Amino acid sequence: MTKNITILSWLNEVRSLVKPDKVVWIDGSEEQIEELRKEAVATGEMIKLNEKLLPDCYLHRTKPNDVARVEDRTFICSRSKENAGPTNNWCDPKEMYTKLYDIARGSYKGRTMYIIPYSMGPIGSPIAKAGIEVTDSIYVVLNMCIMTRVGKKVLDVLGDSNDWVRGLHCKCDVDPEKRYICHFPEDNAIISVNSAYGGNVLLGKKCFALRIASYQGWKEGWMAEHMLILGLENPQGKITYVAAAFPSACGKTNLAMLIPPKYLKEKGYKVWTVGDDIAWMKIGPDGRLYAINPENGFFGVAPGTNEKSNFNALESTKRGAIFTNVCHNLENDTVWWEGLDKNPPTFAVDWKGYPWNPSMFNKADKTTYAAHPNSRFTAPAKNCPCVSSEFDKGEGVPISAIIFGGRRAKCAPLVYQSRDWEHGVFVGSTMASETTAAAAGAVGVVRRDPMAMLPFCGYNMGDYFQHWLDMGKRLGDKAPKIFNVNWFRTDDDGNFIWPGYGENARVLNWIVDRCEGKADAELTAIGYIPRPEDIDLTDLDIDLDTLKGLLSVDKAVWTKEADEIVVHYEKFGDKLPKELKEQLAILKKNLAALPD
Ligand code: OXD
Ligand code: MN
Repeated sequence: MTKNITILSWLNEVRSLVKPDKVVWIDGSEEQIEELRKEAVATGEMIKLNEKLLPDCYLHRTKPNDVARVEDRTFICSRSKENAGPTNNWCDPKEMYTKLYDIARGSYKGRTMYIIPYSMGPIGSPIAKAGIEVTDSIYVVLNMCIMTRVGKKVLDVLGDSNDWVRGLHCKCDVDPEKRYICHFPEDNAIISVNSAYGGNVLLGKKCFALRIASYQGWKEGWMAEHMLILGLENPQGKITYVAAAFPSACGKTNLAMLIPPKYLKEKGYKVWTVGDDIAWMKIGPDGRLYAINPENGFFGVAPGTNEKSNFNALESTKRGAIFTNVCHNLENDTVWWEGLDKNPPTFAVDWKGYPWNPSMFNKADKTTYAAHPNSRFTAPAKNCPCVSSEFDKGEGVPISAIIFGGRRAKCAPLVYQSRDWEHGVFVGSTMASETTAAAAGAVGVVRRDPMAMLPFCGYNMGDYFQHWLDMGKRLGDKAPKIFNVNWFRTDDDGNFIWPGYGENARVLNWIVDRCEGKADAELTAIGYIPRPEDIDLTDLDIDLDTLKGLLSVDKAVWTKEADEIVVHYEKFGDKLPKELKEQLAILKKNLAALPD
């Protein structure tokens, strides 16, 4: 498929290490994909679902010990420990290569070595990059064929260039004790062993498009971010693009595919989805920041996805999708998960492969759930009813606003705008979310997750903050405006005050209006906040006083927040840019000046 010496010599090395019985190049053709699906069904690796109700859809179950990303076994193996920084696990690359080669050696015996040439981003886009993943898993091949652009064309565009990411995945025995997800940023390389779960083994996604690409972006002057990208169309047909970063469990996929409430829909507002998880952003010829979604599909969390919470995501899963660790509804050979609807199947198999019926379900005990809480759908982006017409265009979309957010019960207001880019970087670098009852452990614990990149930044996070500041300097007055949102403020009884979901379009409208200089705001201690009358509440059961409460800044809560930021920042030592220290000092000064 290629004459590229750098690829062929790497593949030779890999082949003599893992010793496969057979080698297969993946060309991405429908015929080859269909062959592999048949093979996976024959071996029991996948189950074919009802062809009428879910055409070309399959179900897969991972081992119960292999259901999520493993942050404690994820390493950034840069040559110096300082380059991995205080937020990553680090190991000396020589030591790690030795350990991984020992695990990988001979591990493809009796198996096939699949070679997947793939592009992150539309093939040929000036923002896209290529990778080769070698894997011994058909499940990985079929997921990569949905999540990325695969095939010979990628190699043709790459030519004899050495700018491609080497990815080796070895399923081995899926032994959690020997599971490692390792990144070698200086070598453009990823090695993942003893897992078969998506986030650990679809190497184009978190491993390449965030960890390796963030490092590349730092070196090459662009940005790889954990952000959705959406276009908000107004009644005049003008589309404004925003990118938004949220930690997991904050509704990123829902916001990316939002359907505005009836009132705004009838006026002509509409959301177009460019991406739901990752944005690669480069400065374009006109000096603005342009973003592409490097992925070609959605790897979404299934539980909680339903017609109301995310109609567009659910539609996306109805053809050519792979479901992982959901419940198999044997009544009609389809799938089900908690939160899909109120009709759980009475004749079903749970995600572990055991018979299941609703009488076994106990809400307080997750082990009784039919679908794993982190069960997933892998769905082609082209299925999404609101996919942007820009999705496949390589130039990317110009970003007018960057939005940060998290889950905060009392702290951040519904929305605020940073004073400028530097202040916006401060807001992103101090981003946090509170743990919910949905995760194990204490509820309400604040976890700092700068720019939602804590598990994904492939280099020292202090340098990453500096890179953000440097990008702002290059962008100058063409820089996107930076905002923060919080859909999760609660009342004294712990109930959410803001209705969220489609109603978030009202907040997006204020953000877009601010970008165009069309909306008012009040400058407060933490940044610009809308006046309550600036957010359109038509047809919504919320009065101005409640909205005022949602937009309020509590001196005591924010003073505690500033103290916690001091502790958060200490981790970065000398690498913390002085601009961010100054921003913290400004916040403290502004808060001190507020009346008690
Ligand atoms: C994801 C995540 O799976 O951020 O997208 O965890
Ligand atoms: Mn994500």
